[in-house]
Parts: sequence; C-alpha cells; structure tokens
Amino acid sequence: MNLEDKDNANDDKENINDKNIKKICVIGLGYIGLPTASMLANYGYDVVGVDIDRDRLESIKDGKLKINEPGLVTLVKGAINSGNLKVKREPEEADAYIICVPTPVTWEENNPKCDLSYIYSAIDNIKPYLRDGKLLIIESTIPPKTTEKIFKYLNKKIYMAYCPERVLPGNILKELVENDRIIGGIDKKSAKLAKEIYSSFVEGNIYLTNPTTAEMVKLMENTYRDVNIALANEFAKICNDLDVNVYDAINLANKHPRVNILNPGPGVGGHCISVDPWFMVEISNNAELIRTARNINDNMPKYVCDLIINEFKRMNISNPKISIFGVAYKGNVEDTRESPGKKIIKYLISKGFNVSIYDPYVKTFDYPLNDLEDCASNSDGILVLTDHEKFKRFKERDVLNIYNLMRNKIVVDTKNILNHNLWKKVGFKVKLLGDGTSWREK
Ligand code: SAJ
Repeated sequence: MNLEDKDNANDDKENINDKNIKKICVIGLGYIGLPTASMLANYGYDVVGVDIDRDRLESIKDGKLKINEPGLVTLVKGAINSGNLKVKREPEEADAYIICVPTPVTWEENNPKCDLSYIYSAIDNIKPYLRDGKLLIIESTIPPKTTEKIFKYLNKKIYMAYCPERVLPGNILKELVENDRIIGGIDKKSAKLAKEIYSSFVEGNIYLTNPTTAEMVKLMENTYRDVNIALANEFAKICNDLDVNVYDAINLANKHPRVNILNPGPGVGGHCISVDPWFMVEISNNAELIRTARNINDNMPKYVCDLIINEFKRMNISNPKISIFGVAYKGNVEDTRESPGKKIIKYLISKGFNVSIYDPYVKTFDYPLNDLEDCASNSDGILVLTDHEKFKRFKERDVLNIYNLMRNKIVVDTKNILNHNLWKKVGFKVKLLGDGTSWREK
C-alpha cells in the first residue's frame, strides 16, 4: 500500500511547518549513525550525536575514529569543526530523533529472535523529549511490525517513520548520498517530515510507504543476497564433486540476460546479511527457503575445514600448521564481525591444528595476528578466506618468499582471489573452493 492511499487519524495532529526541523538528535554513533549525523551536520542541521560508549565519543572528538571507512574522518572532522555536530552521552531537546543502534540476533531454544533491547533503551532515553509534534525515525534493522509496536508503546502524538539504512560498508559515504531511500511513515505527515530531512543530502529517489512495508523491504534486500550466496555456495559444493570450475560456470550462466548468481565463499559474515534473514524466520513459519539458505551459509566454515582436514590427512601431515590469510568478514575492510574466519579458526584449533593468522587490513582480532613471514613460517598450508586486494596483488617475489618459508606447499583459495597461475608457477598446489579438478590434482 502506498501512503498516498492511506488516511490516518494521526494526520489530524498539530500541523508543524516542514522547515521547522532544525535540530536532530542521532542515537548510536556506529557505522550508520556517525556518517548520518556528520552528513546532516555538514548540510546545516544542528546535530547532537549520542552514544553510551565514552571512548567512542572521545575518539570522535579527537578525529581518531574506531571505524575505518574511506572519507569518514574528513566528514566527521568537518562536521565537528563547523560546530554543527556535538557528541554527548545523553540525548537532549531536538525537533527530530534518529535511532541507529545495533539489533543483533539472539537465540531462544534454537529459535532466532531480534534483540530489540538497544532500541527500547534508546527509546526510553529520549521518551521525556518526545512531546507532541516531534519526529522519531528508526534506521536500525527490525522485524516487520516493530515500528507500529513502538508507536503504540510510546502512546504519544508524535510523528514516526522507519527509514532503513542501505549503505555498503567500504562505500558508505558514496552510497549514503547516492542510494535511493525508503521511508515508511506511520502517517503521511510523518513520511513527509522524514523525507524533508533525508532529501537534504540524498541524491537518489526517496520512496514513501508505510512502516511495515519499509521493514519488510529492508529484510527482503538482505535476504535476497543471502539466498543468492547460499545458492552459489551449493553450486560450489556440487562443482567440488565434479570436474567443473564453479566460477567459469557462474560466469557463463550470468551471460543469460535474467541470471545474476553471486559468488561462493567460506561463509557469510558481517552484521547484516548473516543476521537479518533470521528476523524473517522469527516472524513467519513460512520462511523455509530463508532458513535453509541461512543454514547453508552458516555451515560453509565447517565444509571448508573438512576439505582442509581431509587434504592434510591424505598428505599424511602430522602436527599441522595452517596459515589463515584474511579474517575480515569481506575484502578490503577491517571489520571482523561474524567473520567466517572466526568459526574456521575455532574449529581447526579444536581439531589440533596450529593456526597462524595474517590480515593486513585488520588491527584487532579475537586471536593473535601475525605478519606475513611469521604466519607462513613452517606452515603446511595457506587458507585464503577474504578477497583482499592485497592478496590479489602478490608479486612473484612475495609468493616465492612465502614458498621458501613453508614446510608443505599447498594453498586453498576460498574466494578465487589469488593469481593461481603465478602460485602454481612458483610451485604451490592450488586448491579452489568450487573446482573439483583442483582437489583431485596430486
Ligand atoms: N559474500 C559472498 N559472496 C558474494 C558476496 C558476498 O560470500 O558474492 C559474503 C561476503 O564475503 C560477506 C557477506 O557475504 O562475508 C556480506 O557481504 P556483502 O558485501 O554482501 O554485504 P554487507 O554485509 O557488507 O552489506 C550489506 C549490503 N546489503 C545488500 O547488498 C543487500 C548493504 O547494502 C546493506 O546496507 C548492509 O548489508 C546492511 O547494513 O544491511
């Protein structure tokens, strides 16, 4: 249903002038809240960014961000220096409030559930300021119907909208401006007020709808990607049993005008795609394909480990040492949240492997990080888990150096990122996830 068709009693509230939104409070200064708050400040709004984490607030004030996102430091510094962005621990009086806090998945007896505790804590924090005519926007990913539930819970004559974030980590600033936005207003006026804010910096189209449709749209986008990746992963497993290279096959299949298969890998990480589809499973008994896809992707780390374990057994390697290349959840980012690497490392250690880790992009991790030489030294195999540009760009002398440091010379590429001909030329046995031929080469 389009909002234009919707007649809602909430429209009868006191009319506020569209230009009355001058001051905005953004709750949660993470990957989404900080760029959004800074962008709004740079576009002339008086913005108060709120976060419970004191260290994060200090780092923002000092311009030394914990988030490594291209262009973000400059954007934040500009916002702070302009005097339009102030960061604080507590919210304050404003015309509009935008909530950008995390919504992780929790498990209750094997059933997924969206943890809304951060949302409700933010809501309770701003409740005293949510007087008649104020605007409340939620950007965090939430299950369908949540906006309506919160509106009822607040029981106030406010304007409210759901406007899901849609940006890709690594390209946030560009996508924040260029992507289309969906705004689900609790009524027409709410949607229009929210649109007024976003249209200050968004160059894409802004579509208005109701909150439940907007919530569904967000989950559908990420679920579409998760299911597509699960399909690619299943194709990779099938190709592993055949003499077919899954990348050649996907490439050719994608020549069809209506086919667009994504790429396989060691699993799906990050805080979005690997989490959000569970909210569909939570709210509906009909989410069978979605549940299966999630399970396929969640089982990829185990599948990859079993490939390595079997290969090492076949090679009679005792006291194996494996070198993990890449623990970020995806290429060219330092973010390791929900990274498949974590599961893989844990599993291989439990199977008696000595594991060393190299990731030139990651600064802090759950396990010790090594430099390239230490990681490769006396190793029996390299397991590439992330499609970092740096891995693609290894020169012959780098590969030779790695070769000379290692005990056994096998490399398993789960992202099809290495220059295989180069690694083979140097003397490595190269195994590719999704290419059965490579696993049968002795
Ligand atoms: N991956 C594959 N195969 C692929 C593509 C990705 O295995 O072909 C893996 C990646 O390695 C990674 C995971 O999937 O582990 C997720 O990466 P991603 O690049 O697909 O997505 P995110 O999590 O970085 O960002 C996504 C984006 N969603 C969509 O493209 C539908 C982004 O636009 C959203 O704003 C973001 O989630 C979010 O916050 O929801």
